Amino acid sequence: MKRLPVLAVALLLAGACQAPQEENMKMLTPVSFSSVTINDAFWTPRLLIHKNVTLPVCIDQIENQTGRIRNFENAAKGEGEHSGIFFDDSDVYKALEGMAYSLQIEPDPGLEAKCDEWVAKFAAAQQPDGYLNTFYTLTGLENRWHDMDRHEMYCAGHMTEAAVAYYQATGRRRLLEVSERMANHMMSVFGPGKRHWVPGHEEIELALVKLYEVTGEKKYLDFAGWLLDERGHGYGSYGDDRVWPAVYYQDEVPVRELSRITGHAVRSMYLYCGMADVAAYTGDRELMAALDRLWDHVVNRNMYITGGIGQSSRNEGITEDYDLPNLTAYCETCASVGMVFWNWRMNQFTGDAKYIDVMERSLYNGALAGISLRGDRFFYVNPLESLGGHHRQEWFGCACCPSQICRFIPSVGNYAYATSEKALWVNLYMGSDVTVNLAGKEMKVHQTTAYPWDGSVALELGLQKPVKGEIRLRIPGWCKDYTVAVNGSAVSAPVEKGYVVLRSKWKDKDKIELVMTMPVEVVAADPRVKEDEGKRAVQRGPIVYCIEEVDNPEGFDNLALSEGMDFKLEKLPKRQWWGHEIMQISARTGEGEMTLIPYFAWDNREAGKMKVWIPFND
Ligand code: FUB
Ligand code: ZN
Repeated sequence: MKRLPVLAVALLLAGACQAPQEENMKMLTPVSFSSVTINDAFWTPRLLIHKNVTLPVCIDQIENQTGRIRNFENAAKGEGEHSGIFFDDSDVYKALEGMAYSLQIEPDPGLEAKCDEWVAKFAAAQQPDGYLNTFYTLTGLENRWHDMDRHEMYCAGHMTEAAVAYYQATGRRRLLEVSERMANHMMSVFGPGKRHWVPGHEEIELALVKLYEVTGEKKYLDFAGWLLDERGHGYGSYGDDRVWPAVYYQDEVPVRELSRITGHAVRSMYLYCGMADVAAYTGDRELMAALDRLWDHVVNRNMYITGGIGQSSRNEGITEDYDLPNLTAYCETCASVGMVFWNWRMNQFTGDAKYIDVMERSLYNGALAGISLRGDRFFYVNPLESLGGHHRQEWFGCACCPSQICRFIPSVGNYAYATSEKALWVNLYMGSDVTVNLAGKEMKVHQTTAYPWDGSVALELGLQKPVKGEIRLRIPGWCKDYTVAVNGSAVSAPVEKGYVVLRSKWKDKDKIELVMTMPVEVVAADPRVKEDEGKRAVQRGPIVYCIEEVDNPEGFDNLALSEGMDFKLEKLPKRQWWGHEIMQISARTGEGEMTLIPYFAWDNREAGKMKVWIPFND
């Protein structure tokens, strides 16, 4: 893929930005996807499909099939109806964020013009006092800031994230200025000595930290911290027809005291991201300790094997510990993407690979299942079993998941690399080129791999002058056996928090090879998960597999795994899978053979039943 004229954008940004005043205390700094050129058999087709199929689908839905963009036009005129749900503005902002990320990967004047057009519509819809929300503008501004579940700050947060992305892609500040005006409006109404407010759907907190990072205005960081501290004191008021208790909104205890995930899954994820982002600048240890406790509660008691969370459609969220039903699992696509966002942040604090293991699980399974291989259909709910009636759709009345995927896919390069003072951290394996700063020297890295289908990875370095430093390669939790070689010679290196640490004086053309054995694994669930008693799931590397009826038409309901099975791997022809490489597994059991495909690839062919957890005969 072509690159942006990065220097030009960098100069523009340098002229307009102030550095944040506070030091970011995270141990690792992620390398932005805009500096990572992906050239990879698994990810490149997805990026192309995103640009050529998913973005046009989202734009068409927003402009033509639904009233989302018209709401902004009407709000600008101050007349006409609001159509759709009260938080539909957020989908437009998330799609714009995806468009802006796409521009950072590859310039496209047509797409850029579309972004400018939308930004002009947002700006025109802003009220003189800075308020921007088409629902209240069109249904009665006198009702605004009344019901904390009405997502006004949620929409403002998504606008802010889009504004930062658009600014980074184009150097244009227009939407950033709109976002700042909205933020200033919110701070004129709420804050210390003013009104209390607990956003019913978190999102604004992490967005305010981004706004702080890009403008250098500490008041945004402070406001994010203040909003976090509003929770858990009984200030929340969620409408006259209030349905949910405070626990649904993560408003039952102060954030520093949290130790259990509760309520709505996506809201929880965005809250934890906001807590991590604020803690990164304030060094708040209590927030970090709470996040540690929450992580343990989420990952060890409430997470599916796919990295999805949220067991129930009732509250779009959490039920009881170890209650993990498969057929009725909610596992909203946004919640899996939220798991990626949050675990990425946790890794940056600690340099611990256990967070990337979870991030990778949610990424390759729960999140990727959210979009069809063709890029034009979406899952909102991602159950681990289907009786044949669950299918991706073109769009949804509540379209948070399509717009989430729209912004997530192009930024996937964010998750591959990070740096610290004297180390490069390789978190995800994907064919890519990146230039980083290692111990003060510019170092190019060229990564080649056929991951996630194969565990061999090669890194070749490009250096003007030798540099002393560390290269830390993540050894995924699933990997039991690996070898590392430098310039063809096997090395035995220490492993720290899940990373093999290679210390050397690196020079130009040095080559590092990591070979991870990637067997097919048959895994059992925690015995406390009653639903999975007597069942097993199949996993290979980071990929969770499932059986689909289309591959196993005979006796699907009676298929069972058993001890001592033989597994055969087969790469399927790309033309049958919309240009994607798919590794199929055939399992020969006592009774016959069954065919498994990656969970993310299910429901792309003939409709039918599906199962991740399969009965096991021992
Ligand atoms: O409420 C906004 C979004 O819509 C949530 O994150 C999703 O769960 C869906 O309810
Ligand atoms: Zn969603």
